[in-house]
Amino acid sequence: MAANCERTFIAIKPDGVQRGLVGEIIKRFEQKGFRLVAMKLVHASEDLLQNSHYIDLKDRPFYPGLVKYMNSGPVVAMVWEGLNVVKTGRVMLGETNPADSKPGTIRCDFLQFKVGRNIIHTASDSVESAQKRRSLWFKPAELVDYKSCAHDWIYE
Ligand code: IDP
Ligand code: MG
Repeated sequence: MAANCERTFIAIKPDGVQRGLVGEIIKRFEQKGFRLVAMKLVHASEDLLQNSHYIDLKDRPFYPGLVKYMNSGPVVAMVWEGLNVVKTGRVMLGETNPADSKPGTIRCDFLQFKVGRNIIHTASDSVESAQKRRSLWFKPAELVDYKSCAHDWIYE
């Protein structure tokens, strides 16, 4: 796959949706020049959250609270594409703990300090984990292929 076709999974968590930050967050990814490949508003099931999405965190003390938080309302699940989008998406989000996030990042600009309410998710450690996470939320047919008219202006 071409480097500028890298894809990542991003989700705006229930607090981000309830606080009306969906447009602001999408705007940042659009302005950066990433291409929106898929998006849906979904109330994630406990089964998806517990047994798939957050399975790696199941032994952590905050796991039950995390599942409850993510299941407390709708989330906006998205797939974004572009050069280094996995790593850059992580930088745009900021640190897990909003208090450690730098100005200009989503978790710094829209949050005070609570790690348990950090408005946005990314599967950020690798392209492979992003792909694995994406396939839990989207069927292949839901990923939309089109060429952005800005593509050649962004990538030369
Ligand atoms: P990340 O979302 O920045 O990748 P992870 O360590 O993968 O962070 O943790 C997943 C999610 O679990 C975090 O986004 C946050 O919602 C929650 N979480 C992580 N650490 C804590 C904690 O110490 N207390 C409460 N929730 C936490
Ligand atoms: Mg993580």
